[in-house]
Amino acid sequence: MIARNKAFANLTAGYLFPEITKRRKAYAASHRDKKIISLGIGNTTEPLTPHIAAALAGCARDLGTPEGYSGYGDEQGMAALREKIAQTLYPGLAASEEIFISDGAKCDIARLQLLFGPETSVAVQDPAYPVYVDGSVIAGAAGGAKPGQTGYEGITYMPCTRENGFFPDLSVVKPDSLIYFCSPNNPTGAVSTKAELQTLVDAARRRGCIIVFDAAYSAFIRDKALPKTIFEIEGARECAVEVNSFSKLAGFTGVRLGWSVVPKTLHFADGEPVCQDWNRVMTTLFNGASNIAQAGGLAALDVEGMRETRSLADYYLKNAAVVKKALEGDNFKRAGVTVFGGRNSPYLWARFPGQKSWNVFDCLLADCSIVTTPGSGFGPAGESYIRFSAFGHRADAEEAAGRLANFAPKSAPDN
Ligand code: PGU
Repeated sequence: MIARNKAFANLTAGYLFPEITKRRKAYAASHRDKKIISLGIGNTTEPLTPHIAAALAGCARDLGTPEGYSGYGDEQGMAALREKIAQTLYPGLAASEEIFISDGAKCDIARLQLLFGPETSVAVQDPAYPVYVDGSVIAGAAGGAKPGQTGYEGITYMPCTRENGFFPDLSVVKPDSLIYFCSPNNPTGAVSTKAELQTLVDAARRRGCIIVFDAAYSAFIRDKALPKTIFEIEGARECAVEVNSFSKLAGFTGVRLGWSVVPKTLHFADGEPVCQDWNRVMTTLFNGASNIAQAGGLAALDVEGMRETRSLADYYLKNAAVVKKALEGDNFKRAGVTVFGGRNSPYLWARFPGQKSWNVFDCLLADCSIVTTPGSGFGPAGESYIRFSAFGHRADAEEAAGRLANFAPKSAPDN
């Protein structure tokens, strides 16, 4: 029989979100009378906005006519959409040929691993979106679990803690590494400043590293001083790739549309341009994003679309404020709970001192019928934290806030 890819045996647990769904289903089966509220997975819930929905429907209708039909398009994406993204989101920072349209940021993160191969060292923020680590393990760029410790062999974890303001000490990064970095951050909700990202870019350049910058939540940045793209930082075009998505920007989690920016000025050690190999990956292993989704993406970036998407992000930011207020209540204060994030970001990151994340997760489910995400699922430094997502309906965020006001978190000695 054909052998199993050894890399899969290195994965220590299933993917985080299906595990949460499993626990939610088990709870639902034995508590049929309870209404469960999800503050768990970052999945959008509000309907598509009218202008964008009309563009999607219009494209689908046109495809049903001889004049409007089109088959495979350019693997890199529609020229008009690449141009629109460059002009609207990267004015003076990236050219349209450097924008590659895809079916989402998660898929691009997986494909990007192909550029570097299994020999590459990987550095991640700890905690981090699990795809960076699990994807590296599957690609063979990381080994098995570290004996007696949490985390994987071959991955450099850069702890992001309340002590360092959730910005890591970069001195631990090995030379010639691939660095995954996410801002606004999932799960901590921290947004890096220009000065912090300058430190990141400078460190990457000094050490011959490439940054995969995940800007999937950039639409939530309201503070004008905070950078929305790594390419606002001097020197980033020489050391970074950016992945981004319409998922959170326009509610396209189900529609599926994203993009990557790969600057022509980014090179491998042998001088070959990264952009050329990325083009090869996309033309060989991807057949272009859905033409319907791309029509929606174009509409999302025109004046009316931008107005709609801004109010969509504002809606979720308001949910974050509602839940944050509840988590700052006296009942949480008494247990020493501290809350981070929720400003310029759709995630709240709450620390329950002395508690295990999965225990707090189970208590919140049992006592409040609220599903959250346990911080330890994002990496060793996420232990004792819980992530609360703001991607629900307002009425649910308010009801969850009411239930949280009556929750009695356990208090335990800090560690
Ligand atoms: N990048 C980050 C940092 C994310 O948090 C997510 C979604 C994505 C990329 C995915 O973007 P797409 O363009 O939709 O592919 N994170 C959610 C959903 C969980 C998941 O498995 O993607 C979350 O709850 O963390």
